[in-house]
Amino acid sequence: MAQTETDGSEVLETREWVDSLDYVLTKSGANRAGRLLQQLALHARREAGINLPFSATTPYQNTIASRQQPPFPGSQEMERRIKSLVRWNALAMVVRANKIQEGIGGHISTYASAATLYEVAFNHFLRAQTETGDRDIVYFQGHAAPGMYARAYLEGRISKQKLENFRRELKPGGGLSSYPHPWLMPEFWEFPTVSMGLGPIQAIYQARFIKYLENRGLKQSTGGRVWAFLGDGEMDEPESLGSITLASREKLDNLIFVVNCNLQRLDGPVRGNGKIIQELEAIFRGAGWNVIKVIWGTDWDSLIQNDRDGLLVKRLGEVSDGQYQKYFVESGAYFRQNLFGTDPRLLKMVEHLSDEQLARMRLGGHDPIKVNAAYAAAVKHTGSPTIILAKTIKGYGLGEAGEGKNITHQQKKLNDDELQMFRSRFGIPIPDEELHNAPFYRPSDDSAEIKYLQARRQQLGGYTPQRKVRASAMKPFPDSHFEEFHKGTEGREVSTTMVFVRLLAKLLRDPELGKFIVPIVPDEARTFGMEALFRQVGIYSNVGQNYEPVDMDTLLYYKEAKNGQILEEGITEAGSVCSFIAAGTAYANHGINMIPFFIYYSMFGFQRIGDLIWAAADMRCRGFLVGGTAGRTTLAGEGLQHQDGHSHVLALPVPNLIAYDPAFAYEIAIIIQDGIKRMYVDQESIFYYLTVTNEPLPMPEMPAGPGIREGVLKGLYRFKASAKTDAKARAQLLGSGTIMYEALKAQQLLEEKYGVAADVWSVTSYKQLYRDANDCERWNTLHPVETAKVPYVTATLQDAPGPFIAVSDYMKVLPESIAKWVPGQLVSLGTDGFGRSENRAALRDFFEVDAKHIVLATLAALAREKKICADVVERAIQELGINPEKANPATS
Ligand SMILES: Cc1ncc(C[n+]2csc(CCOP(=O)(O)OP(=O)(O)O)c2C)c(N)n1
Ligand SMILES: [Mg+2]
Repeated sequence: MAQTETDGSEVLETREWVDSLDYVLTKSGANRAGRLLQQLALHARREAGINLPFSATTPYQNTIASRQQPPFPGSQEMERRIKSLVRWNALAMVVRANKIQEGIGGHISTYASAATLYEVAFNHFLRAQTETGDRDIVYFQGHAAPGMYARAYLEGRISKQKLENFRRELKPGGGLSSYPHPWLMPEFWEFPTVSMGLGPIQAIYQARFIKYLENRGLKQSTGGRVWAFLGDGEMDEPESLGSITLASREKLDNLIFVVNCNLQRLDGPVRGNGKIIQELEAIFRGAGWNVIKVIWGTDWDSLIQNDRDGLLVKRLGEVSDGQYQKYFVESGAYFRQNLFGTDPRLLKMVEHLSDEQLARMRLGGHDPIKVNAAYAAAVKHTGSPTIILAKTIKGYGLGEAGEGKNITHQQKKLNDDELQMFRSRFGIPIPDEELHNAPFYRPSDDSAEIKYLQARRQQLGGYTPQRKVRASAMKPFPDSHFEEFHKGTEGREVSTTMVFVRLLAKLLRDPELGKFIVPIVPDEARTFGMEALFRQVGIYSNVGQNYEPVDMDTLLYYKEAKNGQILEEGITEAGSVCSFIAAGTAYANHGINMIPFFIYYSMFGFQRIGDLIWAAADMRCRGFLVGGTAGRTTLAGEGLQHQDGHSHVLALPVPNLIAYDPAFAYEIAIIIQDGIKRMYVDQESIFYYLTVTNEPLPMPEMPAGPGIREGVLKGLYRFKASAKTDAKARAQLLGSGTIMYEALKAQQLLEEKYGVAADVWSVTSYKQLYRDANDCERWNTLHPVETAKVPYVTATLQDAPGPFIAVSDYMKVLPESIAKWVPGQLVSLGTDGFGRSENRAALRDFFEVDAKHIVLATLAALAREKKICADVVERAIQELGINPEKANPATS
């Protein structure tokens, strides 16, 4: 008869084996014991075909056994007192803010659950400066911000008044932003993390970018680590998990994730019916990470050590997170009954503990000894990134006010009793009569707590978070790199993408500054004709090239190198933009003026990864986003999902992003030269979006005369005036990007066929024009008796007789945005609607942005102004071969 688990002889047998293993462990150590287990498994497979079932998880217990723990490196008692003070002030900040202003929000429970994770890190691990001059880079969980502010208050870095104005940043003297926002607190926060998922993916690419800088010899100091403090609910975001194999593939042992597994998200449990710690363990182990679970606190040590038959650990592994959450709010008696009551042997294990003691059994994430052990192991680990999964209770310490309850995430108010309870639990010396207002509390500078805390930070090189711009101004690239493009191509047809790539290659070749350029592509280099750069500067690989590339004997072979300069990211726009952010903020984070050029399919930019671009803006990221194969009708053939006619509309909301839709080579050269100057020489907190296209066209010479450069940069200049002097009527055509060439054809048609003289203007940026005009209008409203400012667009077009016909490869709303400042009737032609698989001519006909539709729109506008007869328009429709009943592309 087969033995069963409960069979007495099996139990005996198991014990014997375990005893033998224990003997090997004591005699020869853990490595030998591990090898022995492997040998046993091999033997079993060979002799009897026994295959151990695959398991991605380890038992539900701490990865680090209690006897492997290092001694705690500081005073536990002192650190507990400091932590209590931070807890109190973090809570007080939110409670006070909501007393003063109902509904202002804030989070108490997140930090309450994570306090130990942060405090152990702040006191012993997060280095603001290392011995080699490097530092640790830390991504703080966004809505744990009150804890970071409360600590900075104790450190003397944030005033009481600022705490008072938490979430009221517009108060005189300023306040504190809800979450980490470098834009709003540029000397404090470095990384916006509160849009969930953006922290973890950014941390991965930051750690990778650090290795890139080191491997390329650009960053001398080494040894800094990247820490990311994350929520367990946050791990559901695709961005959180999407790049974790990059981290292991590139052996990012400078990266540590700390996931606060409080088992709850906003509405309720993260995995009520499952176990988030086990799930994440499986995912990250499978991806090659070093996983450290911190589940049980010291209180559990002896129970687990005495669990010789593994009964307890097995039982702990059966209980679901939803049930564990229930234990947090229930009595010790319930806990005993429900968890241990399933087996008399389990009950026996805890019979020496009272219900009260049982209820107070601490979890690993609240135990500094366990957390310290995990951090110490993580920083020692080499060869792969580490994730620490720490089990905690959401709203820890709030008791009835929310500890472990589903409502805890939203808890912002505590009544007097609850405040009193919290105060007493954490021993904050505030008398009852003052409690009602939840006053902040900071002991004097010479108190033992403050002295200890300051000494710890001093030991670790200073404070964190703290944002500093470490790079000084860069010198400009020489003019000669850009001048070639002013000449035009003498009829030779090239696309603006080719122009851009040629310019990029030139910049890369600069002997002094070229090394600071970072070309980033998401598997699209050939699409953009960039393959020549593979050979020129190499593709970055952390291991070099361990194979013979298939195209080795060609000129442009696929060259990977440890000091390669191109970041070939593969098919991940999210990852690529994180590299862009890491490079574009290196001026601050690493003191190196890196200039990223992220070149991608324009359709997969703002639309797909807009939130990361928003974060880049917040972070004062610099560099160039280059939207390739842009333009709804210029990208032929690819159809609805690829043809972009709205990225410039989506670029409008980003406040510090300058967006251009250039038509000509010299425009690109002027914009990039000026962009590098503004961002890296003048050190402005701006970045650029540039669309380039793949339609080969002859690039004209830059027109002579004053104001062209200024016009290109400000967004508008006259490119080609009409030569016709005896015109019946006059009009102005505003063209952009490749559609400029349609405007130029229309100019000719209007002159030759309809006797209309039309000047052609190049609009390089509607966004620039809109911003300037809006700014003038606002100023004029606020200064009614002063001489009114005239918007650039109005002043420039002032003497140009309208109507104005604007045409671009983007939505009509783009030119419409400046309509009221155009001195005359504005008609906007654009590419509203879904794209189609077709050639350019057919697409431009379909979207009504080709020369004939420009002519028609011009004639119609002139007729509306009674400058020509409606008959002329009617006749033109026939002459131009336009079907007046054709479907509206905007909705078809
Ligand atoms: C992309 C995104 N979606 C939603 C939110 C709103 N939100 C803020 S906190 C939160 C719950 C967070 O849960 P978890 O990650 O487990 O953090 P905890 O507070 O439990 O530590 C949600 C949904 C957000 N900030 N970002
Ligand atoms: Mg959570």
